[in-house]
Amino acid sequence: MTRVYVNGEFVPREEATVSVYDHGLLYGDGVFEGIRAYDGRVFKLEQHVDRLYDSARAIGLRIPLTKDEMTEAILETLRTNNLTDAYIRPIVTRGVGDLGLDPRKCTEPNLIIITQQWEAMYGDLYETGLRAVTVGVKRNPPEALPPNVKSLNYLNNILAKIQANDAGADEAVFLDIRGNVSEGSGDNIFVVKRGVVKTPPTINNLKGITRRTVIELAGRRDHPVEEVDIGLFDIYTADEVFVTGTAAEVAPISEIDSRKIGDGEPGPVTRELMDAFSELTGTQGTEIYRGPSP
Ligand code: PXG
Repeated sequence: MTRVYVNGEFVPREEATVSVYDHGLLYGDGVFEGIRAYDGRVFKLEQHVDRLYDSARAIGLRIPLTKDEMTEAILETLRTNNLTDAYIRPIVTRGVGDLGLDPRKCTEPNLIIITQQWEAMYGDLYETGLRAVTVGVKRNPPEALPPNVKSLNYLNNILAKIQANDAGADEAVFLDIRGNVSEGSGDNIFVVKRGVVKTPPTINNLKGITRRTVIELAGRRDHPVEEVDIGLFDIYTADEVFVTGTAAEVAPISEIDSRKIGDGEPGPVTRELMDAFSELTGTQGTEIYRGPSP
């Protein structure tokens, strides 16, 4: 039976609930993470826990556990569910309050950790590449809500996804309010042009942990990497485009706004990085089980 961690207890999934007065529900007031475990190891766990605490700090939310306690709670949830390969979703809400958005009414944050199996998000599309469209809705500007905060308010991203769905595309590409390329609805974006791997600086997108990993992998393989502003022209004329994320892993984009990217097939640098990423996730990470895995 699947169990969900709710404030220190492991509750059967059907009984894992929060109050309708939780400000996470009422206002999207809270933060979360998306983490993966591969073959008994949690990939980049420390970075994800750090980012969860950074997101919380940015919105003035105090998490009632130390980072070590959070790490242990995540591992224990995986052990309770006998998982070796999993998607892990820690969620911290502002907690139960009253109607009215004043967070001072919420005295106890709620911590939930969901773990379950979830294959890489784009199914068969890793072979063919994704069709993407740029969307009319802009990435929320850092002056309003920094895209670096992985908050429970994902409406900006959901609106982008709806536009992509309506256009029959697999993913949305956000521009920021200046017209620069920002990221996908749930992944960071990269272009490859004449052998140079480029991705926008993280002022207008999430500081993706897969993004950082792929930058390191590209560097180690002697591909020059640049964190620079990218425009529409750069994505339309790129040799290769791909997106990165914990849910998406490394996924090729074969078409944007009806323009074929390169020759319309996943390119060589993208393939190399997909393989390198998969090798890394299979060999690196925090061990869930001290003894043999279940
Ligand atoms: N940008 C956004 C907006 C994201 O939400 C990423 C980039 C990639 O970051 P990481 O650190 O994962 O490389 C994300 C990732 C989910 C879910 O349901 C979470 C994300 C994306 C899609 C689904 O948990 N976050």
